[in-house]
Amino acid sequence: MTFQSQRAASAAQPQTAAPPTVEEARQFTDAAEKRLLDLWIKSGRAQWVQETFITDDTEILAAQADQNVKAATSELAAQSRRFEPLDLPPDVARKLKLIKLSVDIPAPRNPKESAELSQINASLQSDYGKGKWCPNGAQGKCLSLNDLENIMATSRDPIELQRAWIGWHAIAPPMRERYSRMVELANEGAREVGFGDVGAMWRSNYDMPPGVFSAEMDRLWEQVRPLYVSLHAYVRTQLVKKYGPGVLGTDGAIPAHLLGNMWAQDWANIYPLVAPANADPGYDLTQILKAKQIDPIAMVHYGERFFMSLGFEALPQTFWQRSMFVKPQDREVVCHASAWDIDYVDDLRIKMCIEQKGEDFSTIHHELGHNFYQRAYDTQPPLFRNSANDGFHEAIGDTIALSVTPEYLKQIGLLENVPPESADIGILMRKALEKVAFLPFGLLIDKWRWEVFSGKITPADYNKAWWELREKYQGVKPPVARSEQDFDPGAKYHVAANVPYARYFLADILQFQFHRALCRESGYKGPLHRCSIYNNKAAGERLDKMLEMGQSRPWPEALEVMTGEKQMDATAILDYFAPLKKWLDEQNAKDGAKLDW
Ligand code: X8Z
Ligand code: ZN
Repeated sequence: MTFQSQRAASAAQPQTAAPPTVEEARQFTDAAEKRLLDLWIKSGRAQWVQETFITDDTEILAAQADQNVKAATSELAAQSRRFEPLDLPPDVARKLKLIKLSVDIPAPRNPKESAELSQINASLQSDYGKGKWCPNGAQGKCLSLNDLENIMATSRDPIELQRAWIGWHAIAPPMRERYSRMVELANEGAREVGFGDVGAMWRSNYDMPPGVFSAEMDRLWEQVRPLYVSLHAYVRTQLVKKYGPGVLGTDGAIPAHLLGNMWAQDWANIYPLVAPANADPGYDLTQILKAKQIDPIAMVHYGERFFMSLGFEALPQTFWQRSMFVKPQDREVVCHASAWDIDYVDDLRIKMCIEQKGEDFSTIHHELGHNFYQRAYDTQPPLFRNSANDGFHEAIGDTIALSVTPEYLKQIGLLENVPPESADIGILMRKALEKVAFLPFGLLIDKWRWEVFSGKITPADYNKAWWELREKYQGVKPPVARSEQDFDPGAKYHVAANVPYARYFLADILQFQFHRALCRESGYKGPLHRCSIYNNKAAGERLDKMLEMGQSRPWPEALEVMTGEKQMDATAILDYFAPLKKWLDEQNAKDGAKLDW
């Protein structure tokens, strides 16, 4: 449909004065999802091209397609309000609600403002994708984010780490003004469809009142906080041993450049600095991938085969033809990993800049989790082709990656010998650096954005408020003094690209709950961290039962189908790490480590 005929079609919508009927509401949602599906597909194609070939032209094409989606969605959301007084069947009522929530950044009805918003969003996303640091000026050699992340992961020189950190964060100040304008415009769009602001809209996507959802996030955080505090204290002690109190300071917070990751969100890369004595697992996946010359595409095949071992069908041929697996040398791309379902049926793809390292092996499983979920719900009506809540989408691939145990690696021929039980603390430590360290980061990104959208944090305090939250929740501090000349949130992909983030916090908790349920289903009885559901068809079936529901029912029902439980619950992650928690507490007591900061 062209843009012209779309307008004609919407103008022809009946605007009768007679009270609407349930039948009309159903016809309305049927037509709405048909129209949206068509626009989603067009926009998906434009966005794919933009992200895999950033130019001024692809940026404009993507922005236009995005504007078409947003304009149609706002129009449909406004029209749907006349059905609100009706007592509707649950699926129709759910679809009406989901129309409003189907875009993350709602556009105002005013076409000029809506175009401006789409343009800002496409340009922020491009700026992030093109971001690099040129230590010797633009004429010299420049470092991409991948290059800089590798420095953060492997360098142990605090000066070099600090320089890489500062270099990357310099991409963001130019985004600041556009970001605050985006906040104004998107808030206007949110208000027009009945939400107080964009944050309130995001919090409304969880089948519970928004205030109850925020309280859920805090409840889950309180459950896991003691585990995080123990890990933080232990890691800090080891870092003081390595770098000295001069580098760490005495206030208890850890400088953000010392944790092996640009955002201090995943600390697995500093495992060698904090490894428990006498509990070394004796292998490192990065080394194995290199030694066995397993290239990026072969790495993806390992992931696919895991899903197939559970009973899922192989990925389509087009997946292998159309995905972007490695960073192209001849053009700018958005390297941040993502999974796509271009036609909402079978045109599945991933977009990654895969390198031969263990971290990317996990990310591949993460992305494939999205693809297998997408395919499982492909017969649902278009508005239900999504995960139960957005945390579920992020959790599936990670759940599978929890089954990448030494035992599994041995089974698939990547490891000769399974380490003895005495190495469990080492294995758990490596996992905790990835999963436990992430928890407060996953929580705080949207704590910041919720307050930015509500106006509680104003542009004059963007950076200050950011670092207050990072210190409060993560116990990290900036490597150098920061000011409002900086815009450090913009140096994180999901802020620049406007992707909600609470989903990753939920996923971090849910994946352990899923893992526990699937291990139980497979008949496994031992400690959770040694369980792998590889090859287990019963677990696969149980998983598929939930996946194929898509977003057709409130998420607690989907959760119950898979786990028998109706609440998100952090006891699974606590069970998983229980042996490590005990060990950390002993170490901290021995070292007289200061807990908290
Ligand atoms: O963005 C992602 C995925 C794509 S949905 C690679 N993740 C978050 C991040 O990188 O910040 C996965 C973990 C958290
Ligand atoms: Zn994801």
